[in-house]
Amino acid sequence: MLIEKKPAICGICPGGCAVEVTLEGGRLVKVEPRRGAPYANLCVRGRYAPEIVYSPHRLKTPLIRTGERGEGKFRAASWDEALDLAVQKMQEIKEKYGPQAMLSHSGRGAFEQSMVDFCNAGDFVANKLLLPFGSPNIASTGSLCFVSYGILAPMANFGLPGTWLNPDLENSNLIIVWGTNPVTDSPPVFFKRIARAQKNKTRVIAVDQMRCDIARRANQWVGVRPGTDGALILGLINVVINEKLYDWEFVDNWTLGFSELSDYVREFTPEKVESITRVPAETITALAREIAQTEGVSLRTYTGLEYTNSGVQNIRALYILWALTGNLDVPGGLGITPLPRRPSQKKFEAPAGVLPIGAEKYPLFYELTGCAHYLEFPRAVLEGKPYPVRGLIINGSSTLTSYPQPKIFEEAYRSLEFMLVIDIVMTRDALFADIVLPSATYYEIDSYQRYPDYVRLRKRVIEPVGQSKNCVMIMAELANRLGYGHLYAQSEKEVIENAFAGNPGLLEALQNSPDGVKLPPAEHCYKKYETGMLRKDCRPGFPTPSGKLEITSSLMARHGYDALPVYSEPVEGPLQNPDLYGEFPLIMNTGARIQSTFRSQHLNVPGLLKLQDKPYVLINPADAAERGIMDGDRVAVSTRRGSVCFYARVTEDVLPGQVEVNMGGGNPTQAEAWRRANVNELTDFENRDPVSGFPVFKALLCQVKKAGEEDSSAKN
Ligand SMILES: Nc1nc2c(c(=O)[nH]1)N[C@H]1C(S)=C(S)[C@@H](COP(=O)(O)OP(=O)(O)OC[C@H]3O[C@@H](n4cnc5c(=O)[nH]c(N)nc54)[C@H](O)[C@@H]3O)O[C@H]1N2
Ligand SMILES: Nc1nc2c(c(=O)[nH]1)N[C@H]1C(S)=C(S)[C@@H](COP(=O)(O)OP(=O)(O)OC[C@H]3O[C@@H](n4cnc5c(=O)[nH]c(N)nc54)[C@H](O)[C@@H]3O)O[C@H]1N2
Ligand code: SF4
Ligand SMILES: [Mo]
Repeated sequence: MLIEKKPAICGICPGGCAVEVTLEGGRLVKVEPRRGAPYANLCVRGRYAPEIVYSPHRLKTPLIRTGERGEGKFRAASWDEALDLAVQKMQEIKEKYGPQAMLSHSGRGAFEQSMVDFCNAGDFVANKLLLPFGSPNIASTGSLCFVSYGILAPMANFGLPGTWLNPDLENSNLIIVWGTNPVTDSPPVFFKRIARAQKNKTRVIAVDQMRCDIARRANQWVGVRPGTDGALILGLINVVINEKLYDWEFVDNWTLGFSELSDYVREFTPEKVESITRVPAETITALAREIAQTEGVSLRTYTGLEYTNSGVQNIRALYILWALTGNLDVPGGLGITPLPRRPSQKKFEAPAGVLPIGAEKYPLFYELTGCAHYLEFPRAVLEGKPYPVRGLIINGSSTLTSYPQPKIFEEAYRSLEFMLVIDIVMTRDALFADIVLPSATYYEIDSYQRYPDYVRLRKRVIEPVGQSKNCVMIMAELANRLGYGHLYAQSEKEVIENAFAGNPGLLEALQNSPDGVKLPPAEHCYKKYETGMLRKDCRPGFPTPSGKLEITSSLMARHGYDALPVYSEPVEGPLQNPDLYGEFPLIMNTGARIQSTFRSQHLNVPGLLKLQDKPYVLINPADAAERGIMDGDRVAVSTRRGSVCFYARVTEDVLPGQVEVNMGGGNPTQAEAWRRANVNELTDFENRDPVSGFPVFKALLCQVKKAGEEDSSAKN
């Protein structure tokens, strides 16, 4: 049998690690890191790529539903039949209710780069297929991921997207990792850089609700009560202002609202903040001094702060702390790195005269993303508010495991007139669909991959499994049949040519360079706000209405939110809700990443299941002992919303009084224990951050008990 080894890009997630693949008779049998190549990483999921791409659960043909919604009865169909039916249904909905009655939702399976560039017009928030159809209702996992930290908070402060804020780790004297675990980044670039800095004796502090991988490796772990980072940050600002440790020159010249902030943080004394956050007052004072007095302190943060009632405001406060302490865009600090806009094939205009659902309830989210808010989807379907939505396309997302209280979404799915799911496996969402289309994985497509300083072509490694197709091409085909195929590239070759249309020489160079081409380094300089590099008009300052870093944000105020980065207590928490806390005395955090899974994915891959075969609830030994719970016991985790069985992992990695519950379970093809454990049956559909509309996934109340006989029928 022909054995072939060649360089490739890993095709399991959008991380795009450089790997070397071994093929036997055209079949992928092994994946290894491509030593020496840039971005040569291989996470444990990538290692099991052969099991993932040839999983018996892969969808092989288009399917058309024959049973009731949710029942899982389908028949195989041809691509033509399935696509014709899809387009016919979409047109029917358009005629009956208007084009806005169709909505699309894309997720973590659909963030491969050509998909992002060509269907999302270079903006990774949502797939824009429905805009030319006439519907503004394009939604994505941006309704519960990234937008809060990556768009709303930094735009309100600086007028800049979060992707421009990057830690200058190599020049730092202190690295703070706050609410993120870079070990799970894909690819784990920050992790490698932090580890290297640590080898060079840079101190690392992790602020995290649990002792996650990075906290374990850090020089100091600051354990915080979930959802209370806002108070902790305001406490640090209180110390910095009281002890006059801030950068007065920066404050004078470049900020708006400092005196209001000084007044506001007065109440956040270290002692008071200790009572809120469970972080000792002396730790707060010492941390504030260390951040303010160290030259060059960098910050890496991500999702840990997004899922509480004042998530956007807390992230704003964190960035403000960095600026006040003189750590913004200075050597070793939180750098501002302008990113070139990705070239896009087309600009898709939103239809005039109709706003997407959620635009009125979450106006800042709408203004900055232009997207529908998916948390408002059930209301639109079930109550016709603000207008009826009757049809849905889901691409690369498992919404019934990702969104809170899936039963509410299931009810909405049951009453739809049309639902299309595009995925690589049968998800729970797909059980409700009229049509299910099989997508190829990224191992099966031609595309390209951009990194901050590199670009590389992605060459198809294996033929598409079964009749599956690149989902970019599925979108293009749908557009074609809807009468606007000319707006989309109709082949992978065209997709790639369009991506490099502005630079054909680069494309030619890429064709001959399996390890990619290094991009010319961007001009490097600090304090760009002083030199006019951040504003379109080239004047000094930030691209905000005032030209300043807006501590009192005019953008927030314009939409009726507090202009200051105010803290609010978790609505379902021990201080706000003492009665409920009596009944549910543990603070529940959910969804910290596990290396062997990717949200709901890979929970049926034998090699990866060996690393963790069951969903855990991590519980402190003191809390476990009080409940007679031993490591490995089957336990029922309950909240006001329901009860779900998990397995106890008794560990000092979580603080007493808090638990961390694994996320991802609930899909029909997963291993039994995972399939039965959908953590989002415990989270709350209504409890959201009012600015982002993000669900409060990480600051809720629960009880944990040994599972009894009555729990054996735990929901699936
Ligand atoms: N309680 C709680 N809930 C959470 C979170 C939490 O921390 N706690 N985290 C939230 C976050 S951050 C996110 S992003 C969401 C997860 O958002 P989702 O988008 O639902 O993420 P996944 O579960 O990874 O689902 C991705 C789907 O894409 C499919 N897929 C993989 N590759 C391809 C492909 O090439 N094409 C297509 N079409 N499909 C593909 C996979 O099979 C899978 O079904 O969950 C959120 N939900
Ligand atoms: N292997 C793997 N990699 C993934 C994913 C996956 O599922 N698996 N998911 C991908 C997705 S969808 C995303 S969005 C990114 C997210 O990337 P990250 O944000 O790095 O996600 P996590 O690794 O969960 O790290 C979040 C950290 O925040 C902590 N945390 C939770 N609540 C709080 C809080 O209230 N305060 C503080 N200070 N900390 C808190 C958690 O304990 C956890 O250690 O990762 C991506 N990468
Ligand atoms: S991070 Fe993603 S792209 Fe990189 S090896 Fe892991 S699965 Fe593959
Ligand atoms: Mo995410």
